Amino acid sequence: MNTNTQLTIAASIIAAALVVAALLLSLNGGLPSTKRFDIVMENNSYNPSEIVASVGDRVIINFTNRDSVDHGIALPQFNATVPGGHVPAGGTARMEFIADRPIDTDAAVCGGPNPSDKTDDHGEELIVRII
Ligand SMILES: [Cu+2]
Repeated sequence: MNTNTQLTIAASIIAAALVVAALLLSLNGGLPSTKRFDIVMENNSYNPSEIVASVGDRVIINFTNRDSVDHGIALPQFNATVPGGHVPAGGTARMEFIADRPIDTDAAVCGGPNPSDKTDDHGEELIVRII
């Protein structure tokens, strides 16, 4: 077997592997993507106050807190929070997680995570839906 034959065989194996990988990805709904959100906290409400991503996505949320109080944020389902658990008054913070399962919850934890409670501490809500 000469070198050209070996290269051809190697190229064929790589091509076949790529086809299989593409098929598996298409069966799985495609490559997970990164979803980025910028959320402004002001007057004890969040804008946007609801975010939606897909299962498998990497989710990055950048918070800007324009209020004079800290705001707590956590998604214990994904072991995700911001440094210290709060976006500091007048400051910023970043949260990142892999959305590995569907969820519909409230990530605002000033008054404890409770998706049905629209009046927890400071009144703010951040609905996180992973579909
Ligand atoms: Cu708060």
